[in-house]
Amino acid sequence: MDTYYNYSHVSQQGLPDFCFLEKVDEVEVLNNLQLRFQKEHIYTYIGDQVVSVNPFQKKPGIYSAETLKSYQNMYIYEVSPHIYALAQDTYKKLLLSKESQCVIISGESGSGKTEASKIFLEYISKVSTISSGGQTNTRPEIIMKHIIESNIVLEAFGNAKTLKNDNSSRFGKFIELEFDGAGVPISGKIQQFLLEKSRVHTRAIGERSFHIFYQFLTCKKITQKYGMSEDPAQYRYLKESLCYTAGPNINDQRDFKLVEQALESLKWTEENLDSLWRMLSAILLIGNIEFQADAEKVNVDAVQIQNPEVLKKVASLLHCNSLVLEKALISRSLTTGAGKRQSSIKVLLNPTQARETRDSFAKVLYDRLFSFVVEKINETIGNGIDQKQIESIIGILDIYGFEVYDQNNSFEQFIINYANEKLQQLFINLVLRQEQEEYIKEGIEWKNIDNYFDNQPIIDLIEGQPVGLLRLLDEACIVGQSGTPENLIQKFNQFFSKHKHYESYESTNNLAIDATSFMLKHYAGSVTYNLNEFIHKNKDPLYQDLINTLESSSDRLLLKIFQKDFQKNQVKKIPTTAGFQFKLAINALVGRLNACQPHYIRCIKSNDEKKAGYFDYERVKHQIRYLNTVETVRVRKAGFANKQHYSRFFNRYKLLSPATFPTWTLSAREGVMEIVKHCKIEQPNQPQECHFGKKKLFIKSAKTLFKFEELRAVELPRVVVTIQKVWRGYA
Ligand code: AD9
Ligand code: MG
Repeated sequence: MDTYYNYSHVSQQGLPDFCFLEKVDEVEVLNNLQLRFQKEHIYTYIGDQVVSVNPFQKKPGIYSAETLKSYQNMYIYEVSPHIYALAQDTYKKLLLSKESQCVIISGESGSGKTEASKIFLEYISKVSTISSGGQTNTRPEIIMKHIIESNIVLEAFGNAKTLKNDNSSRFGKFIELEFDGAGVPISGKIQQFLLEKSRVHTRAIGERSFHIFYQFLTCKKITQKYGMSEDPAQYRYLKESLCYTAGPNINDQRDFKLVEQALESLKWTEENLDSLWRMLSAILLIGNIEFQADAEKVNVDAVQIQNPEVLKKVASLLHCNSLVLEKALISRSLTTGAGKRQSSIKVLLNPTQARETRDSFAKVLYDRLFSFVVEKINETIGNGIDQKQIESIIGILDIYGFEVYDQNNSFEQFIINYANEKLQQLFINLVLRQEQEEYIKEGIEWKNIDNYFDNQPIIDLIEGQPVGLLRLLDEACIVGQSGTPENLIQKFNQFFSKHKHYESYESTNNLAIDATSFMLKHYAGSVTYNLNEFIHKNKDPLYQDLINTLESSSDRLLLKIFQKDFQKNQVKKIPTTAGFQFKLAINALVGRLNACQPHYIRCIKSNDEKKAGYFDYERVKHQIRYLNTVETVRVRKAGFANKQHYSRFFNRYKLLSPATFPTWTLSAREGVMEIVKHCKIEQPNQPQECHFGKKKLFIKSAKTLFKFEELRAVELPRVVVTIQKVWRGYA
């Protein structure tokens, strides 16, 4: 077994902790990662962080019940690197400190974040319910089961096949597991961040819409009930991207059964389920509504609906009036004047506007439906618990990973990459701050390290006040008609042409950057964004005529999810652009994470082809660079390879000195000092190997830790024989 302490074994299998490297540079880090990957070890530590390399294949046994069990009650340094070890460490810290914990999982799209989050959740679920009694169907067990089932539902509605990942998360997710004072899970909460809703109507060729659309079409019972064709090719919204299957590991029919079971277990009512499938059917059919020029209106560019039977079907599925719906799709009410002079006129839409209105309608329906699904889940897993009972939480953050496409990176990629910048910033701040603060707190002599790569400038560029890209984008949305992509680029250039992370057509020879695009140099690479859709997507309009149509519906779910929009004349206190809301949400999340003790899983994609067991050296090198892996190892190593509470160290190694074993009456700290002295650890050429903090022993290099282990391995059999003799003597 790839044990942490077995140093000779380790050299053939790769080092289980990068901090054990004698020389820390990119080549050494990469070689170690590659060697471990080849030897089937996908996890490696950097101290107490886990680096995970996606193998794109199921590794036998690594998530078995026996493996999981072998991590229980173990310390992270006693067991081979695994997400289970990190989860165990997290749970143990929650029990000991009663402080909230979180695990921050980062890495680019397809690197394995969502899988890692599930493995982590599975472990916490098992150990936290065992310690609460171990019986089945206890309340903690049910809560954890519901949270795992919620994940199945959320993946169906919020994940999709992209060019990068067959099961790509198209929303950000923060799962909070809520514990009482005894570390028993009593409830949970899921927060979602900005679903990529435009996927409902548009996506790149070779990508799919959200899994649920393909899944529910495999269910005859449902398609027959709502008169839907089972063939995805019959729906424009599924057809246009020319992709109907999500790859070898995704089976829509099987997955739909799991979704149905999960919804049943989560106690969805028949009425809600009926509304859910009806609405999904309606969304697909909305996409099939066609427009044609209205021949009767010769002087205007007006349209009429080409296939009224589809429109009627949509109206019937949404339980609303088809004439009202038709009007809302081909015309728009505009308010003119003010006060008593205010009046409303109807403007006929041209074909482009009509299509845009249709697509907006479909995507807003889906977006609200998704929010409703999350809300329902929260009702179930929140379970009306009294907030006062919640002592601490374990938060699991799994967001969409950094994403760059060869063509057409739009508003969605901008938001996704902004979120990843925020997480990277959090990582830099916390890892360095936490490390360095601990040394100072423990009274260890420490010289601050501050020459790491900092992504603060790019964050300021995006969200800065009074001027940042998001702010300028919001302004372009307020000015309405005059906010064009060309004007917006001018504004960007005016403020940021000299910014080292920004480039536009004015400042570069790069032909890919034209008059409506700009490039940002993100921490993970450069991305050229096409601004054409930014203003529209940021405004995210929901037209009043469509709201009126929905208000006429008799469907209770529909009325509920648009309830707020029906409240007319509401005064909007804050701008409600998509970008602004996202900024608020992500900053609130960062605040929340800052209040927890963080744990990290850094995910790496082994190759772009999703090929099993293939380690693409150059691709991994790129990720190692932007993840600051080498710097992280350096900081951890410039610190200490290992730190342990005195009592723990003392108990493991007390047998190394006759003074401390079998009896010792002084403090654990003094005992540890005695052991270190007796073992002659401090060599003349290696002074300062062991540093004595207030509560912990800090060990400089891993070799020293191994040395203690080797001595213990020699001593242990002798001690056992002695103890046996003593016992025999008694007998
Ligand atoms: V995205 O940012 O949501 O697009 P993720 O979440 O980082 O992305 P995901 O966890 O979905 O990636 O992993 C992508 C695929 O890699 C999975 O669907 C699996 O097929 C594969 N994978 C990931 N982790 C593992 C693993 N530990 N073992 C085996 C894995 N396969
Ligand atoms: Mg994911």
